[in-house]
Amino acid sequence: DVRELNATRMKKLLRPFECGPIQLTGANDALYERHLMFDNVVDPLAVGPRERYEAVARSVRDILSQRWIRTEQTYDRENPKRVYYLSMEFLIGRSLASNVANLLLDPVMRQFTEEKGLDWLSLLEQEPDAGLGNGGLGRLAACFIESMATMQIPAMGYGLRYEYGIFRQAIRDGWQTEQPDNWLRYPDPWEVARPHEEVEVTLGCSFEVRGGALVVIPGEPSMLVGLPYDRPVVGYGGKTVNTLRLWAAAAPHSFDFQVFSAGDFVGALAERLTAESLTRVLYPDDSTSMGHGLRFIQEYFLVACSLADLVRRFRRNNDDWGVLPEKAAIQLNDTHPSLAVPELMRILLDEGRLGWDEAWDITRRTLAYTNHTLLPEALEKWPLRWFEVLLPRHLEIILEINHRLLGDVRSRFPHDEGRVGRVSLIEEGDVRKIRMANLAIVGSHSTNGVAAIHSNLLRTVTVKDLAEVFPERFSNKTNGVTPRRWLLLANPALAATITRAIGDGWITDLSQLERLKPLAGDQGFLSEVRAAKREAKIRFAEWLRSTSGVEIDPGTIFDSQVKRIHEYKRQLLNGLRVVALYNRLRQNPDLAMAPRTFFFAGKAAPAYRLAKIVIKLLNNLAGTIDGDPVVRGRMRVVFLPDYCVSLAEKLIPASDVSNQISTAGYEASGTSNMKFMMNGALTIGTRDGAAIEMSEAAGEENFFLFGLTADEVARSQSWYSPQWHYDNEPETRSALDLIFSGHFSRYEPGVFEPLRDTLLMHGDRYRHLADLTAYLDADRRLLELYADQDAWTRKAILNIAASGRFSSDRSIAEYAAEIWDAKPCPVR
Ligand code: T68
Repeated sequence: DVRELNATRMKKLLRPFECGPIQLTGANDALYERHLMFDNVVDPLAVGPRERYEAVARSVRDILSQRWIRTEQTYDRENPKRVYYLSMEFLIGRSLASNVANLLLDPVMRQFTEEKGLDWLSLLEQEPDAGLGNGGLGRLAACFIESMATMQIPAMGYGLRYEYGIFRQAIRDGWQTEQPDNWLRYPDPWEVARPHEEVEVTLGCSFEVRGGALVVIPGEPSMLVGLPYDRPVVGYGGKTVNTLRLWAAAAPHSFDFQVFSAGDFVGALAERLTAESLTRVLYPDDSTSMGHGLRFIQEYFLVACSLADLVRRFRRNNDDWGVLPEKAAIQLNDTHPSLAVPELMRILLDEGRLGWDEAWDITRRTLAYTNHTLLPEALEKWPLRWFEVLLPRHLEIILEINHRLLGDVRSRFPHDEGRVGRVSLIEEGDVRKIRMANLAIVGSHSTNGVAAIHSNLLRTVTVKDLAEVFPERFSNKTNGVTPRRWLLLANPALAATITRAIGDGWITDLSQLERLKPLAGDQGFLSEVRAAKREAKIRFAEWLRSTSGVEIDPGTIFDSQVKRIHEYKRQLLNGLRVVALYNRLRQNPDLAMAPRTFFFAGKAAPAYRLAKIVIKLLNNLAGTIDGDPVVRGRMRVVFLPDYCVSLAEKLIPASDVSNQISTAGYEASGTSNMKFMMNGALTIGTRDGAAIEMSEAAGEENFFLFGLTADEVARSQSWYSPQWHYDNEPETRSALDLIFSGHFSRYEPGVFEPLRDTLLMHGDRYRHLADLTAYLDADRRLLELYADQDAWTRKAILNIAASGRFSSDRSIAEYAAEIWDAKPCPVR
């Protein structure tokens, strides 16, 4: 029993160090004390909270190390098919609590912290979030690697070790400001540098980074080195510990100062710094492909390092290139790593010396691609010119792939030159570009979307022509989230309630939550679930008060919308709802309306002007409404700055209402929607993304759905008139009038004028006003239900019971069976 084994081992390891002689040889003595004193060479009595966190984390790492080594040994010995998840982002958040929980060390930790007089929760707060991602896509990658470890699948995540993750958001005078997130300022106890496994990457030219931009110096090919930093990915139960390998860029050792510097030692060193700056910072934009050369090289660097590494590992155990597809499945998280197509071809052709057909067959059978967006401005297209300069061999390969593709298409679809133009890997125009989605689809055996509606739109609209050429390649894999982090860890009260009711099998088999369904009629269970929600709300309120001084009332409805700020996600629509409700209370202060706290959180891309104005509006709503005595105690608006994984872990369990209100057809899946559902929030939302499947699973009567469908949105161009809504809907008009009267911007005349433009003047692509009255109507139904607490909790339970399908374990099981053909490889 791992649990017992670990418990005894841990007790031994953490045995307090009592001033006697220190045994440096016996590995089992006073781990924590030794880390405390020797890692930083300080007097254990004089250390601060950060050192204590580091020492605890390192002790935990010591405990998982053996398993980690044994996991790799097992894979090396058994040579199973491995899954490689390539992603520019892994939004993993904090690791201590999750590793302790997955190692089943909670009871031991409790005892240990008690003995040491340590406060567990404040210890956890010492760990910075690893914010190596923008939002959903990066967090999905993190949930997926955790699920794969839990399911004992031989998998590895490959990403970049950004020194600066997603920026820290602060709010000044209501505006978003960005501060760099130097998350690695202190040594990170989880990462292990592996300098002996470095790889070399060649580019067709040299480059410099000047003023944050890439300056290419054509001609001389240049070399970069990729240094791997490994992080443990602990599966639940602690049996499998997989690896997340993050690459840092460096200059090669062989860097020749004599030749390069001609006596200019300092100048030559500066060039080294240029190489290191490649992986310095994560691009903080999740919705536009901005065509930065530095980003292009980052993407190639990830691909080149990861493929070199996995091919090296493959060659250690196999000498026939032909079995690569039986030994490796490479999943591309969006097109960001889609240079893997020409890179793998290059390796097979130039290093493996295979012929084209064989190389192509191997490449396609090894690679698979996941699409996360249909927004045209987010689809990556890189100038062909950049390939010429940086990756000439890859361009040659891409052109040959395209030549063969177009030949095929012409013979299968004669007289259809329109189709040929649309499926081509090259977009013609003033600037010729490579269409990375087309490259990923053509160069792989599988393309999937992330929710049913999204996969359908991808196949029938966005890349229709290609899907008709390769229909068998397309499938759906609805997203999921890990129930370990998002329920067991984040919501101890609800997790315990569920375990008392149905046992703890749900932790690794979330479909067991279905067994809660009959308990929706059980008065005792209803009270327990309600008490758990109450506990989470109090916990959140207490945390908010102690960290920011903001006081909120846990007796109010907690109504949340937390996600990246984007026009299609329509935080602005939620803002209009808030203003409409505020108007009702102002007009009729005696109106019966359950008191509510509206939470908003999310970051805007630093260059996304309109999203930043939306943040400003939400903050001004908060300020004005807070200061208005008429609505005091009836409604509050709170904008929580710096939304991140660890904030989500606190707010989601505390929320009663989940807002998922994107314009239908635009949100590929959404994943916070699933986290809210698991935690017993009710969803008010549009028929978009995975929310459609969630409402089907729970029964539409347990959801508050409203608004245009994706079909209606797609056909609304001809009839949508924002002005009509303004003229004919009194609440719409008075909400807009109040905003543009300056009520929320008394000393900032005109700040919100750009919102008038988007909402009213240019036909508003996101159809805000078309859905506002339907939103308010759904909100009314929601409040009616809330008035009957038992009825509300019953629906919450039915939602929790139906959320099992949205575990990332289910998603991974589908990927493993239908795309990867990967099997568990248990570590004995
Ligand atoms: C999200 N995409 C989808 N992109 O918007 C969301 N993009 O519906 C879905 O649930 C989630 O992916 C997981 O499938 C993103 O998060 C990015 O973050 C991104 C980052 C860089 C460039 C483009």
